[in-house]
Amino acid sequence: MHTTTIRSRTRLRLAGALAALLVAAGVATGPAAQADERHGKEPTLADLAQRHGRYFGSATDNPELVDEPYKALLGSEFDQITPGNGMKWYATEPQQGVFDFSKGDEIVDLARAHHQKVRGHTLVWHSQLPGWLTSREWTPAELRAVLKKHIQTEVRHYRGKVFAWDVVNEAFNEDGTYRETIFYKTLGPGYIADALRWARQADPRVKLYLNDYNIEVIGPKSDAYHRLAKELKAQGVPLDGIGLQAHLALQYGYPTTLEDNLRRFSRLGLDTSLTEVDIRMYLPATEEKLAQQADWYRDLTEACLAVRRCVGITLWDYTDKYSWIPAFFPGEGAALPWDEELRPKSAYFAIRDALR
Ligand code: 9MR
Repeated sequence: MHTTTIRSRTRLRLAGALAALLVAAGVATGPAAQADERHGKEPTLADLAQRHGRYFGSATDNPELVDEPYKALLGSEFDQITPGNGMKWYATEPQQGVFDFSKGDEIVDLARAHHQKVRGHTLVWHSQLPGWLTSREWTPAELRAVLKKHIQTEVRHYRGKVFAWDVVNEAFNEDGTYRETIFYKTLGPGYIADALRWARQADPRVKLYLNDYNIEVIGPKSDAYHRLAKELKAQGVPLDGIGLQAHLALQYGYPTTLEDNLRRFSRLGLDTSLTEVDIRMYLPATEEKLAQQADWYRDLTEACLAVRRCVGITLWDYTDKYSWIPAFFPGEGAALPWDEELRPKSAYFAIRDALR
């Protein structure tokens, strides 16, 4: 009896050690992984992320949806989609009071067909605004009414179809002062709280986010969000999360304070997510740069997994074929985990490692 117990304990310990070895070797061991592997099918990034209670997503854009091989990977590898442009103001309210949700709807329908969730992007932003809005002066009362109507019409339209909204996008400058947008200049900083409240009225359940770039590190810009989020929470303004875009570039160094930064937002009772991830480099992409990029993708995935309220990661599209980088940063590119021929790069395998 006694020896049997010892033997079964030893056996358990051996089994545990074997499992640890398999995990260390990057071999998945959970029941879903075992079932997948029995059927000769590799788990997807989404499968792997789900085991941690996270999603793994990609942005996409309407013009790309004619590319069938692209669409196949988009539909199979990810469990979350963000429309890159289709839900922005210029697309959804091209004339004042005339709404057009066809582009966003196309992406929501595609996501639904693949059981993917959708992040709504974005309601209030200084960029990609329709001409009718930017080409004239507004009194505060007029602009408030325009903003409220835009937010509430769009949020109502996508109620139950998106799980989160980037309500206000890119509200701060690098030094942590408010960006002087049409909304700030006309309405003052209170436009952010108003936007959140109006969005909440239109959908009581959707997660409401503020979203920005260059807030991965602890510094003046992320401090501004931390301060604002704390104030909004104290005032009872509905805010659920902070989106860190994470448009990184090898030449600027890895944001080593990312994990601590995610954690300090968690401590305010907020979700966080990495919402627009890409890691660009100067071209040509060498083996060395691609290896460094892979390390960074691994590190940022691990940072999110290490912080309980970091709910998921979204690539700003998944392939270099449709990246925004070359058009905006001439001479730079190769920023995503799949190359222009839709072949997975080292970065893809590094993300898998991190998720295993
Ligand atoms: O990916 C978007 C690209 O197709 C647009 O041309 C560009 C216009 O500014 O916006 C891109 O997406 C941006 C996102 O909406 C907000 N954060 C920065 C992204 C890259 O510019």
